[in-house]
Amino acid sequence: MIQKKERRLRELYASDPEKADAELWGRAPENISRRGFLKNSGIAALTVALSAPIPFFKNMPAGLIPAALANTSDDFEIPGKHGLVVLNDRPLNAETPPHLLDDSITPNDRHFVRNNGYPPGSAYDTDTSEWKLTIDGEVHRPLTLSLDQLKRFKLSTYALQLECGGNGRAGFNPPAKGNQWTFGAIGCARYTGVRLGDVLREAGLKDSAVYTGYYGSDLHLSGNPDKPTISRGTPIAKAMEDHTLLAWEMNGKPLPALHGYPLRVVTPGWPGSTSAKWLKRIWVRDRVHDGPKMGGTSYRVPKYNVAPGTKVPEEDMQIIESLPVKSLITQPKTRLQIKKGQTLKVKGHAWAGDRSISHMHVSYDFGATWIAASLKEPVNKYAWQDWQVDLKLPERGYYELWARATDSAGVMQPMVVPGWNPKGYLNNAMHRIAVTVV
Ligand SMILES: Nc1nc2c(c(=O)[nH]1)N[C@H]1C(S)=C(S)[C@@H](COP(=O)(O)O)O[C@H]1N2
Ligand SMILES: [Mo]
Repeated sequence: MIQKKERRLRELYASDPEKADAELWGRAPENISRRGFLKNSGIAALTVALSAPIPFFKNMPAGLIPAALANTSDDFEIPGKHGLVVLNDRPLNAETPPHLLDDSITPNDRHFVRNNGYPPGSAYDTDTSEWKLTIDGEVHRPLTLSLDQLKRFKLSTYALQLECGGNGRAGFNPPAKGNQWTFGAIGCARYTGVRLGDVLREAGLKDSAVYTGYYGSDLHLSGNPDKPTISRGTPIAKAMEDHTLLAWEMNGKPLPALHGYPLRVVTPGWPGSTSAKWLKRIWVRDRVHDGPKMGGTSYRVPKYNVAPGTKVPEEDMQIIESLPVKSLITQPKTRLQIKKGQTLKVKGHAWAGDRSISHMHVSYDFGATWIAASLKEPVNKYAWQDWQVDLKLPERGYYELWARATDSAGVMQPMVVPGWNPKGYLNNAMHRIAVTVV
């Protein structure tokens, strides 16, 4: 099916293979910089390109690429998923267009997928009688638990935000290697499981325990069964939080195969890579875990600001913990046209890693003025927060809606892409969409 989409796009853009690449892999066409700015964007040229006047042109940052001209991708099918955009099919990585993330609780078929290797597949698809979870390392009583034994711990169900640390990577310049996520490597599903902390307490943490190390049963791309695809973890304190779960249900259904069946960790608010799927072992470590993708530039950022493209020494990199404040406009879908005088209902979600959201604002005049949106409390800690606002756009023409969240510590989303880092993590620039009043 991925091939089918590629074939269709190659046909459609036969004379412009870069355009096809852009649609397929989310790469920006050459004439558009990745930061979303254009050279020589006078009002006349933009008005023609947008087929509409721009009432707030005087506020428009020079060179900003109108949101209406940014790439879009068609809805696309992978089994069990609806409308996700595939960034890579080996391993499978697919993100959800913002307008399909409108639900307060992300349905399973709309949750992004990020795989570093091949899911274990049929071995655990239906029969989990052989499946076991091992907890060993710096514990007094190493445990080997079946799913039934695990289910005897106290159950918890929480809506938890899960975001890939690389969400937004496509915005960095120079481009960072890796999946060119735009906005949709985020979801907030409801997970049922037990507290990882309860299981670790049962195993009895030694004083020497400082970090967790998770191992899943997915297969490394090399095909070598002894090589873990990724093995990350967190400081013990994060693992012991009430909302860090060992989960076997997602929205009331057994975890889908792509999301870690039969068991996964959910470490809400931290890079998705700390939420190991197809979990089979927790190695409690006496040092910061050093499994694959714990070191180098993986899920680590410079300790200080660096100029784009800088080669940063290993010892100056630090592990990403809580993710930054961020939000999405999930309604309307970008490029909406409305009639003059019509009320525009704008909706979305906001989240802030370990923090919560205190304010949500929207602008339709390129940031000159901001309107407070109504913001809901999270359904539980670590759930994203729904917001909405009704707008009346003053006259005919092209508008952009910009959404800006402020977290509980007063930190706001930046308008432009924040500090560059070698692997393109933590881009929490504001989301903006295009609306034309006709
Ligand atoms: N075993 C295993 N766990 C994994 C991964 C993986 O490749 N293998 N990918 C991680 C990354 S980088 C992310 S962002 C999340 C994505 O979870 P999802 O696919 O359920 O959205 O899973 C994490 N857990
Ligand atoms: Mo990720």
